[in-house]
Amino acid sequence: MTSNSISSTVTETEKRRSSPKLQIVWKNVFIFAFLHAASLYAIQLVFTSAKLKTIVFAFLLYVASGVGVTAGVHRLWAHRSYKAKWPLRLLLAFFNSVAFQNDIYEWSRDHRVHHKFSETDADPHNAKRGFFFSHIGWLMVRKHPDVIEKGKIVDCSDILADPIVRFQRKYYTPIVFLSCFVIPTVVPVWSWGESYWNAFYVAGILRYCWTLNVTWLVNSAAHMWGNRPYDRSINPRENKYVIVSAMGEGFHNYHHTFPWDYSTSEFGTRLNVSTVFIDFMAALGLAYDRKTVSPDVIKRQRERHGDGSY
Ligand code: ST9
Ligand code: ZN
Ligand code: ZN
Repeated sequence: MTSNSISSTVTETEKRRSSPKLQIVWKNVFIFAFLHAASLYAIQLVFTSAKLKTIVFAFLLYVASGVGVTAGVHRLWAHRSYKAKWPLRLLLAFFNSVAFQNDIYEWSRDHRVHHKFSETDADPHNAKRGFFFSHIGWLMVRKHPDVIEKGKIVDCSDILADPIVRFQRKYYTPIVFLSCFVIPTVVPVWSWGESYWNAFYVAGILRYCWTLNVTWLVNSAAHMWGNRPYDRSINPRENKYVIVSAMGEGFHNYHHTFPWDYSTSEFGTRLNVSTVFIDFMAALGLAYDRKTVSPDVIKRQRERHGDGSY
């Protein structure tokens, strides 16, 4: 083989690695298309026939399942930014199952890989591949080979060491079916006489779709639009719309700079329902060892590496 043909083979391999053929998972495409179409229909039910109590209940489920993602799988299991006693871990695992965003182990593994290889091919929702891919598209195609290959070097054994995580993973299908769809449907029917139809579409489908989308905005919008006060060399941003809708998770420039801070922000409970929840649990003695970053370190980081927007 000539040196020319060797180098062209190498370039071809590199090219394929950097843009491998997309393998669309049609089952997921249809499920997400149905979920969004059904949610549009459910919005119509909200304005016509659903009871007010059902709408309030759906909102409360958004907050609870949101906490299961933010305070639960994100800040506790993926980042270990604080510790929780077993009753709190059990509650968070239940809330997390209402959110139905893959089991705690799988979510945390993808998320640790996202932080370690952020915005490269090894990032499961690499924002360099555009808004659609980082928002929802990554869940409709097979993963880039680098995610699986490089993901192998990220240690996640501590997550599986938790028996609550192992239990949720083992019985994930029935647990999620019950938590995300059955309980949200039967509670409004049995408690205030809502119809099964309205309860399923509003407290099940619409609430689920909404919570998924605000979570995905952290991967898409908060990697594209907003300020970079802590590190101007990375793409994650502080995005106020995401901060509010994702319950304190839109301080994303801060979070990628100091991922171990249990608040994901330097402002504690400000615009941060998830931090309020963790602090409340700490007051009850169920959360402890909350990690933070000293104001001096934050100030120095901002001055040296920020974009000057704060
Ligand atoms: C969902 C997740 O929506 C949302 C996550 C959002 C994250 C946001 C983070 C932002 C910060 C936090 C903000 C919170 C804000 C919350 C606000 C709330 C108000 N490392 O995956 P497979 C290996 S889920 C190492 O099948 P495919 C591994 O061996 C929605 N290894 O790959 C694995 O086998 P196993 C509902 C890895 O075949 C094997 O590869 N769920 C890694 O390419 C195969 O893995 C769905 O719709 C890794 N990272 O399929 C399901 N990854 O697991 C969607 C993989 O046995 N998912 N391996 O060890 C799927 O159908 C598939 O995963 C796929 C890829 C088609 C996307
Ligand atoms: Zn990120
Ligand atoms: Zn994170």
